[in-house]
Amino acid sequence: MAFVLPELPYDYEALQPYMSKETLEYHHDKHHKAYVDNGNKLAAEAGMSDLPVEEVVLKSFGKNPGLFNNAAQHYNHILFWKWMKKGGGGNKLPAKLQKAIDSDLGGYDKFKADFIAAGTTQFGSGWAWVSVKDGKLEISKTPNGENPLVHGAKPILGVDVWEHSYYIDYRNARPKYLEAYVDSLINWDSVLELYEKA
Ligand code: MN3
Repeated sequence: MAFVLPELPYDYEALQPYMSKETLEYHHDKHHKAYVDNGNKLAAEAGMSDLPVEEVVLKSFGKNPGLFNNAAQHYNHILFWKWMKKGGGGNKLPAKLQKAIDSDLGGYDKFKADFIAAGTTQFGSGWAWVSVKDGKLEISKTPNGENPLVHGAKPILGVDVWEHSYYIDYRNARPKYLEAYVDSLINWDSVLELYEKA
């Protein structure tokens, strides 16, 4: 299956003032598009054009870094756009998700602090995650395009901490961007949907 750049599930202005139109134009139209285009080229060279993106990610990890980085970034960004919405964020979570966060991550406040700390302490480019592993939620961070799939976990929430994700709006203030993401952007319904499938 060739990789296809998905449309954003909202207008380019929808996430302002927390994420600008300019950031989304660069991030989606240029960065994500480049992962799709390079990923398709490298997947074809590796004879993996017919595989779903998850399989390309798992098969290329540790073996074909060029293909892995582009395929994993494609996978990560497909989810990332859905993890945000206008009027999102905050501590009003679907009950089922609240329960899991209470029992596995020590409650909402601790989840928020630990998730932001994971994103802040990821040195250089990468991602912070909440994923399900062995039936439990866990918070982690990964460098570059790496994601929980390659560690046997299913991501249900993530945040892109590459500079291209926040530099236009927050300059070097990564913690401020992460706080805005949690307080004002997360689409908890899409997190719940992934949790129920994990
Ligand atoms: Mn990105």
